Amino acid sequence: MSTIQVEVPDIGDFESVEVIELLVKPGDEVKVEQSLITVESDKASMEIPSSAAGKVVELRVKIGDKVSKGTVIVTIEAAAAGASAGASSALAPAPAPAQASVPAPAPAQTPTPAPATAPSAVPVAAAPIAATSSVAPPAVTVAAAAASGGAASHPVPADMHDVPAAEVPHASPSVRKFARELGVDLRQVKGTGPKQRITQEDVQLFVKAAMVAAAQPAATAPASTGAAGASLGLAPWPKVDFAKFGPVQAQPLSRIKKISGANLHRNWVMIPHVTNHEDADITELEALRLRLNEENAKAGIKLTMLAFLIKAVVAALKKFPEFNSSLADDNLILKQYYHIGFAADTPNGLMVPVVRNADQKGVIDIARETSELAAKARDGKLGIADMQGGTFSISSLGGIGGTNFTPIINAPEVAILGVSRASKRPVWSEARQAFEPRLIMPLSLSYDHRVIDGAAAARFNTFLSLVMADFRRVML
Ligand code: CAO
Repeated sequence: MSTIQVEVPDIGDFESVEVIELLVKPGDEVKVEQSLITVESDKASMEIPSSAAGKVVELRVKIGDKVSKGTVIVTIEAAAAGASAGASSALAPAPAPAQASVPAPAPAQTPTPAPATAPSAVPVAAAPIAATSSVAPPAVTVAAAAASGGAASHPVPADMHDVPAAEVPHASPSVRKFARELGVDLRQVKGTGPKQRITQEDVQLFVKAAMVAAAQPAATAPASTGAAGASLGLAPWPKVDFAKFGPVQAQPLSRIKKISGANLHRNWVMIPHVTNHEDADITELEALRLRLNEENAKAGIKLTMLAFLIKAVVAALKKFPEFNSSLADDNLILKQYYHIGFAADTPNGLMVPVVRNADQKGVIDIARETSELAAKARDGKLGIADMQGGTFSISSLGGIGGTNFTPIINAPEVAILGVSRASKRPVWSEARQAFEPRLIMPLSLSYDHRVIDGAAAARFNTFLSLVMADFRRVML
């Protein structure tokens, strides 16, 4: 059995950083890449992971100690041969900056497997850590170092100079990752650790309090978030005796309103929404629709703009697959089926029936299906299966009015298209050097900015508007 001294790897210019957390104790079995300690400079914190697997024999540092490259942090009794990763890895220690306003997912990085077993009592630099911050670290390239004590080319650290120091909540990268997965804004959490550091338990308690508050019956915690708001550190919801100012009538929310309200609220709060607006010239498409409706009048078929939109959206989803996806943990699940939901306004509230496999259906079939589903929705006859499995939603207010709006994404989908009323507008024609009356339909695409970049959204919406302007493109 050999022992290994795990050292602090190259952490760049950061000499003498303070140990603020011990993540293992003597007797613990540790795996390669498991975090051993957290260190903190005045700008960032990072976890130092183990380069070897085995049992912790001795912790060589304590909280408050200052460590630099080469400081031995733990002695490990090595597990079976091949367990040590040595200093070999493609990753670097990652800083834990404040929550970015536009979080970018950390790039997927895979540690290089261990080349050899570390020999007895040979100092080995700790394996660098995978990025866990809300801001992707700069890419780093490292040469693998053999764990046999040979000259090691240590990892180049991520640049911590760029990390904003102001108002950075103190929390280790793993706590930040944990909070990010739960959608918790760490600035709202009170830290109970040393120097007000936020621990995993603080995050758990915060979520628990929010859940309890959100689960209060409507009478004590109105849907308007009285108690939940308080647990998020917001000002309490105003309590007003409206009857003091004039006659009122209390009308209980319908069951559908309560359910859809809770879902809309969650989606609005947890998804970073951005909406891209675009105009589609549907002059020719509307003429075609009216012509087809005349031709099919006897058969009782009515083609709606919604049916054309569903078909056009499928073409756009095929071209831009990330819009047909869902976030699951750190993965993007790209769906290879096209189930399109559409918002239906019913006397009891909003419902979203789903047209399944819209890619395999023609516009006439889609029109028939949407009209049947909308009728079922209005009659309160939609089954659960009619509303499940959607991959993208459309909310069309075109039959009602409005010029633009910002629809709320229907989680776990990552985008939704809002359609407003088409109107005749003067559009400049370069060919004719004159203004022409054209029928213009506004398209408002809300997207989850964790998954979709603004440029991709603009491309999607532009493509969609081109398809609506010339529907032949749907075949391409
Ligand atoms: N611009 C101009 N006119 C439009 C239009 C548009 N974008 N979309 C539809 N219209 C017209 C239709 O042509 C139709 O006119 P005709 O009867 O003369 O042909 C009329 O508006 C009514 O259309 P419709 O609403 O019956 O049909 P649809 O397929 O467009 O919509 C449905 C069906 C279920 C989407 C709709 O009934 C509905 O419920 N819309 C509300 C959705 C909603 O509430 N969204 C908000 C969700 S977020 O709170």
